[in-house]
Amino acid sequence: MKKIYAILPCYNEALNIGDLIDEWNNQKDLLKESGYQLNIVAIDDCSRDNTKQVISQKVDQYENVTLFPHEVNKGLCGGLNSAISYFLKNGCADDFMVLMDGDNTHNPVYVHEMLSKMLNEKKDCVIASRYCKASNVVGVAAHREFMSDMAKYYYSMVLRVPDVKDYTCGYRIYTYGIIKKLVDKFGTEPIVEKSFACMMELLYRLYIVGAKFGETGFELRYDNKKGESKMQVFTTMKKSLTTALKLRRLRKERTSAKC
Ligand SMILES: Nc1nc2c(ncn2[C@@H]2O[C@H](COP(=O)(O)OP(=O)(O)O)[C@@H](O)[C@H]2O)c(=O)[nH]1
Ligand SMILES: [Mg+2]
Repeated sequence: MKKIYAILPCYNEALNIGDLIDEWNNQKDLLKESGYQLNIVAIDDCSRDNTKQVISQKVDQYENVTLFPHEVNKGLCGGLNSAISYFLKNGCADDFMVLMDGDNTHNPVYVHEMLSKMLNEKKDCVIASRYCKASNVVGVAAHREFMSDMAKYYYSMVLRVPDVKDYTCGYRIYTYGIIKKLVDKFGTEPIVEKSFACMMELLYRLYIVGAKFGETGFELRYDNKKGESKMQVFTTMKKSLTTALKLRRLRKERTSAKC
């Protein structure tokens, strides 16, 4: 049976990750009806709270949950690189990887629509976007929403990836094939940006290796999040500006790859 790997990067998510794993398993039967076996992998990035223990309880409770522990804190980019290598090692050509925040603000219920779009429109990556007609955002502070909107305009101007409006949302589904192309071109640790701009870096590197993107609307439930955001707002803003300009230089490689 084909598989879906839901891979969840976590740092200090003890209050959120248990509920999120339960939500994923609520989708298990429906995914099975569509021909997919669900595997859940929670990456604990050496959290200082008891995230690791909460995940371990879920490993005991469900047979489809795996704990991927980091011995040292590697940041979100380290979490993404671990997700990529886990998926390539354990998955096969027809499998999919879903990445999302571990803070229980992204509901797995949207995976079915994302998967349909992926298959029907032959996309390599579908983004759960805050900028579709059907999208809604609940519980995000005004300054954070303003920052996301600015990022959207800036990236759209500088990076111009077709069919992408939401460059920063972590909730996305990827094909095995496109992740393999990413690693073939950029190596086994393709993501280098340490700030949260690494989500945009992943997207743009996929574009360079030829990815076709799509977006579906979803409701971001920031009000479900227990505990603080780990985003360092000013560092992320600064790094977003400079990282996008650096990455844009890769565009030539996409063009020359086509020739
Ligand atoms: N692996 C890893 N993940 C992190 C780290 N810091 C945050 N994250 C994860 O990155 C995601 C985004 O962080 P979050 O606090 O949700 O940011 P926000 O949604 O923008 O407020 C969540 O899944 C976090 O658990 C880190 O140091 N390492
Ligand atoms: Mg989040």
